[in-house]
This record gives sequence, C-alpha cells and structure tokens, in this order.
Amino acid sequence: MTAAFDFALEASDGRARTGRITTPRGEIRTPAFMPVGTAGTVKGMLPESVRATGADILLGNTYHLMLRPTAERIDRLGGLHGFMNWDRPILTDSGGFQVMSLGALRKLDADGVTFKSHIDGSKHRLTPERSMEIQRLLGSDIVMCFDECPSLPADRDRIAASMRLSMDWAARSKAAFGDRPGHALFGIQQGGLERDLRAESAERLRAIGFHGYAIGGLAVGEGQAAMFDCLDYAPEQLPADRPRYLMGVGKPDDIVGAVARGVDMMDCVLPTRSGRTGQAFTRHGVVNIRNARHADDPRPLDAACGCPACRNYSRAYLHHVSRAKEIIGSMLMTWHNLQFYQDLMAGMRGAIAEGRFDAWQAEFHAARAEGDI
Ligand code: PRF
Ligand code: ZN
Repeated sequence: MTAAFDFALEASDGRARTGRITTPRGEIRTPAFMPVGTAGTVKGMLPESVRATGADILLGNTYHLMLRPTAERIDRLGGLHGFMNWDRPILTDSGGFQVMSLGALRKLDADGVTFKSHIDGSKHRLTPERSMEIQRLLGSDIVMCFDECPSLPADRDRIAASMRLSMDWAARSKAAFGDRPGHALFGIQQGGLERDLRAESAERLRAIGFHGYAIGGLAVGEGQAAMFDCLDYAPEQLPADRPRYLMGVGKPDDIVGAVARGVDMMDCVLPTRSGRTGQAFTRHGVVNIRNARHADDPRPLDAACGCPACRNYSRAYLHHVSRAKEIIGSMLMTWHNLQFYQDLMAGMRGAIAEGRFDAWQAEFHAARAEGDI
C-alpha cells in the first residue's frame, strides 16, 4: 500500500518544530529546505548529487515548464519525475508569482492572468483551473494554489484586494484540484504586513481546508526586520498540525529566524544562483571566492564541510575556475552551497529534537560574527 500524504510533528522547542511529511515518493524531514529546479534541473547539479547533499524534495515551476518544454509534452513523456530523473517528492509553484514579476508583459483580471512569454513573446493565460491542470500534468506531489502577490511597499487597499482575489482563487484551486490521493494541495496566505489581513486570509484558507499552508507575499522588498515582525504572528494564524511553508526565503539567517518562528519548509534560488556567481555560504558568512585574497590559498573553502568542493579542492582552485567561468566552478560552488543549506537544516532539526535550539542559534550567530579568516 502506498503511504498517503501526512505530516507528523516529532518535537518542538519554543516556536520551532521538527517532524516529517510522508508522501508516496518518500519522506520530507522538516524543517526542510527545497533546492530550486525551475526548468527541470537544479542548475549545475545532477539529481543524485542534489540528493547526496541531503535534499528530500525539489521545487519546480509551472510558469517556466508550461512555456518550455510544455506540461503536455512532459506528461506524454511520463511526468516531471522521470523526465528529470528525480524520483522523490517535487513541489511545484503555481505560476502566479512568476507571472507577476513579468511587469508590463502581463494583464490581470478577476478570472486569471494573460501574459507574454519572456522567451518568445507568445501569449499565454493562467487561471486557477489551468494552473491545477498543468501541475497535474507535471505529476507534482505538492501543488500550490494559484495566487497573486503584490511587491512591497504597496498600499493597504491594494494588498487587501489582492489577498481577497487570491482567496477566491484558492477556493477555485481546491475545486479544480479535486481529490487526488497521495498528492497534496497547499493554500497560500497573503496580506502583506497587515496583521488583520493575514488573519482574514488564514481564516479563508482554513475554511477551504488544505494539506499544508504557505506564507506568501514576504521577502518581496520589506527587509528582514519587517519580515520577522510578520513571522511573529503569521505562522500561528495557520493550523499547527499542518506543514507551514515560507515561500522564496532566503539567506541562512532568514531561514534560521523563520524556523525559530514556526516555519517548516522553505525554498530559495540563493544557494544555486550565488554559487554560479562565486558566492559561497559558510558558517562564518559569505565568501566571495573570486576575491583576489583566495588566489594563492591552498586551504579548503570550508574545513567543516564534507562536500566535494571542500574535500578535494583548494580555495585557489575554486577561485581560478570561478573567475575563468569554467563550468566546474559553477558545479562545485553550487554543490557546496546546497550542502551548507542542507547541513544547516539538519543542524536545526537535531537541535530542536534535543531541546537545544536556543544554544544552537547562539552558536550560529557567534560563528558568523567571527567572519571568514
Ligand atoms: N506566491 C507564490 N510563489 C511565491 C511567493 C508567493 O507569494 C513568493 C513570495 N516570497 C515566492 N514565491 N505562488
Ligand atoms: Zn563544501
């Protein structure tokens, strides 16, 4: 018998929680970081290498895959898992957020969004119903509701109207998703930095009923302090017995702060994208490997890291290949960053399980204060 979708909390420490999500394609240990595989690939990494860093789940994007190679083609070829050679869980974002960032290339109405492809200018339309269909064709394990997200700052009327539209779309997403055993649908809370609008959004989502609940509309220009202020209440407005997913976050210290406030899942392009431009995340902060100070340095990037970049190469080599824009530079730096993020999550899971998350956080911040030497 295949396991259904389920979430079990195992321990909490303050507001931080650890547990596991069960799906027919495998378990997701929480707090979880999901590497981003926008176009059917985590850029610069083989799927088995992504798994070797400790990832339990990847994120894919409706928007990019519907344009190229199209959801229908992926379906004909047996679904996204087989297509990209990743047989574990995949969460897909619904396309709304990616379309919104197209700016002038889109037109919003109450039914959905019409937009022009960033690839060839061709015209496309997304509605809650079409987004659910695409995510089904892809074979996504965790499907996201189709929503709309204004960038901040925005005035309260705009945020309220946008949130209410997203809640109407959440109801339509749920109806279109239907009943698909083993597959989950997550609602997305909106409401900007307005506590009462976040509460109204959470109430609407709870009334519809979802397998999990995302916090959307953050990390869109408000800054860390404002985001943390919102995370001081937003997670607790959502059901405690379901996974809470903070979308598109973030830097290592954003992730630690979010977990401390009750978030269970996150995704971000930062470890992969930064790797390709020579930025490495370490316990001591960000290291720009292209900086001249690394040119003759025989030491590893991070002596505490077990990834191939740190085990088998010097800072001098990483400096050289990253500066020379060699493909292996992107590969090694991406691997290291994904390893760092997964080690961070594993460290937090262990600390929460053992009731020492405060001490773990103090150590995390102390190591960063030391800086890279
Ligand atoms: N909605 C969706 N995807 C997202 C966001 C959102 O609000 C964000 C906000 N940080 C990132 N990705 N659907
Ligand atoms: Zn490393």
